[in-house]
Amino acid sequence: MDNSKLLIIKNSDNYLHHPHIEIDEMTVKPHQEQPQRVENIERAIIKSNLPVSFSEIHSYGEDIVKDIHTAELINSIKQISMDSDETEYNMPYVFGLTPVTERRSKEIKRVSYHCMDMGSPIGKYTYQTALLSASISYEGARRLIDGQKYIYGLCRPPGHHAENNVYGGYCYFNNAGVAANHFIKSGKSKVAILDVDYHHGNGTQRIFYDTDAVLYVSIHGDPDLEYPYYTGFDDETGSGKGLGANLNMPLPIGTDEERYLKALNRACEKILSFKPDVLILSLGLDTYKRDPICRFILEVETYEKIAKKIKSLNYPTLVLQEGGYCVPDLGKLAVSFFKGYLEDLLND
Ligand code: SP5
Ligand code: ZN
Repeated sequence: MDNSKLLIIKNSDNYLHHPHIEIDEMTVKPHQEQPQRVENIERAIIKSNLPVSFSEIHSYGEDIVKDIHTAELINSIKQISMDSDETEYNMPYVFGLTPVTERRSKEIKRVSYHCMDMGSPIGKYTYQTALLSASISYEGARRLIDGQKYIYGLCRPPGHHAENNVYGGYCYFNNAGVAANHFIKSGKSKVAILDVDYHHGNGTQRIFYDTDAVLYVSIHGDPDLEYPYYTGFDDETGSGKGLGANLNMPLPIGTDEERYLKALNRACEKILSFKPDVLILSLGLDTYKRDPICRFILEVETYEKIAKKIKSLNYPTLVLQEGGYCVPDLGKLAVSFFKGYLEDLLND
């Protein structure tokens, strides 16, 4: 183990999942969640002088997602993948919101039993790639338990929109959920998840909504106007034992660095008062001013400040990649973040 470096856990085969289109606002658009995203991040980090080492993941298999996802969701993603030809992608266009029968149509590619939107196609390699992405997160959790200090799971596809029984928002399995679940099973009694992706992590919220073992804190675009629309409001505070262990901080369109950092301070206070054993950071880079689908206006330098603030909490932290769609600039955003995050290594 080498704690003088950032350990980047990755999957070079993630490009096998590469949906080409999505449907948004009645329009067929090029799919935003492209393999070039993580390629650019990796390339920029290598080019920077940050101290890093890479670890290529192998798949841990289905068991790692079984505690947080239903068998129906897992099997449905697997089945659609298996039934797809090499270049075929599928997404439903029928959303049966009034389930009248247990009987399920054979047309699982057309009707949604588990899918929340028309932005998350499934192809031949989607199941395998999503499981590898979850494996990155699982491996990150294991390494953190082993004492590795700085870990970045370069997950692709992202995870935070995937709920127990639902996929969508470019997410199939909930990577942060897999890590949190593993921490709890390994004897950590309290896990905090800070989600700084532009979009509310409806999946992560849902999975841990009823438990006080996992605190979920999210800063995101106002769901009155932004995806995923149906969750992310500030009155969603958890239920049952989990009441109080969920904090949503929706911010208005146009939020700039000053406003963002104020919200981050409040988010951090909540995390400190929870006293977690470990922290998971769902790192979306789509709060950036040039992001093509989001509407905050953070600067490249803001990510360094965000990282320093999170670092100052001084918890063992697992950083996981979520969204971020300004493909040409993603590398410099990640480098800015890790310049802040690895500050103490750089000053030595
Ligand atoms: C992980 C993640 O960041 N998922 C985001 C999924 C968002 N999908 C819907 C995006 C709709 C954006 N519409 C933008 C219209 C711009 N004119
Ligand atoms: Zn996002």
